[in-house]
Amino acid sequence: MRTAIYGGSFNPIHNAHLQLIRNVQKAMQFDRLFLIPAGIPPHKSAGKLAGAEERMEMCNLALSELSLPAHVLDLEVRREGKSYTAETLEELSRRYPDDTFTLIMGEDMFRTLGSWWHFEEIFRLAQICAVRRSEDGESEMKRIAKEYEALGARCSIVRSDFLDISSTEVREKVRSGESIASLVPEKVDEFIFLNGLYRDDPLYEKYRIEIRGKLSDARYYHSLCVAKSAKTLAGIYGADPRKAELAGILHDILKDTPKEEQLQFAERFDIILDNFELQSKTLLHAKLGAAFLEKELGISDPEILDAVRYHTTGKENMSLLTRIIFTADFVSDDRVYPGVEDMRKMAYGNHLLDAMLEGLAFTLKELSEERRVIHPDTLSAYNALIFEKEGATV
Ligand code: DGI
Ligand code: FE
Ligand code: FE
Repeated sequence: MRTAIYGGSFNPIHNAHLQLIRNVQKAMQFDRLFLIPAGIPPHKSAGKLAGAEERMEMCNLALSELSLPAHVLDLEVRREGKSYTAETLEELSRRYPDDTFTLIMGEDMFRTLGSWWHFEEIFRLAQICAVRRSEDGESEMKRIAKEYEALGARCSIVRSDFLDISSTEVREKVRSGESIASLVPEKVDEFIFLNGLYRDDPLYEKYRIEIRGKLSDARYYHSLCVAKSAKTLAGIYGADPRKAELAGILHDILKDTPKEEQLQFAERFDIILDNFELQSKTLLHAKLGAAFLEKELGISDPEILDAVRYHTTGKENMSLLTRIIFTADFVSDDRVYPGVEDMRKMAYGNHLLDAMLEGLAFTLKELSEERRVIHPDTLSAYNALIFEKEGATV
């Protein structure tokens, strides 16, 4: 079996890695690929870098996009301390005695190969396939290959168009809230988002873990999407993006808590519920969610508490942040309902008032068609916005 070996930190794996694999495969037609994430010493992996399991998982997700049989091996992440390629190749040769191995790598790694630990051993155990990234690098790479070959190496050089992506760039984009959709496979993007990787934001991380323990998978994903949408809307309308994001991630914190438990919580903290809230399945979580944030999580910011408190019904005089959470709840990426695209166009297209009215009209129609009670705050919100719109257009 001819097996290609590709190692790296893969923190995270990205499209340039995959492109390198595809180009090599086109030229060399291997039978299979082993992808080997490197062990990262604990002091280096602290903080905002993903752990070994997460890196492995992302590699697996990315490999599902390739056509050649590929496996992610954990032999380097399991090893204590720094991993040496020579050791890895020795272990693989023992484990798979009938395989011939080819180490694949980019141009930069190829240049440094002559100084790797026990490089003669590497040359003995594997062929080398280097991917050339620049047109002018060719003669230089051939010269290096000759040098290595004099030391026992068997080298081949494959040409490739080069995607200029680094894992550092991906991490920095995530940290600053930019999209990485064009840099990593879709499933990897989703994994990073769902697991809050590379954000370097302790408060967001704390709340993310808090809601993950309290919500179903779908509701958890919804909350992350509302946080993201709220942050974007805050940027558009001049609210505090940070507060919007935190209020968004927390807004449904009690949505999946059983009604009985919610009522006990209200009793314990002397929270008065009106008849609408007591009668409805869906109204409790907003008022009690805000109370929970205050009493149990120690959040005292009145704007965040207000935004969560009124995210379901709205109310007469809504602050900008409360409007944003109310709207983000309708237009977040996870939402699918007829008309959602129109609402997104309004919300992200500088028509917040219209988006809110659209949402309220939708809710009022749905509730009245199902002969459910309508909370006075919902009606007040609707009327106030109609007046506001008319006033603005007179
Ligand atoms: O928690 P989410 O599902 O993300 O969204 P939400 O908090 O806006 O809740 C939506 C539900 O709340 C939906 O089933 C309609 C219901 N709702 C909204 N306004 C009212 C209401 N239910 C009653 N009874 N009265 C209202 O005024
Ligand atoms: Fe809600
Ligand atoms: Fe919600």
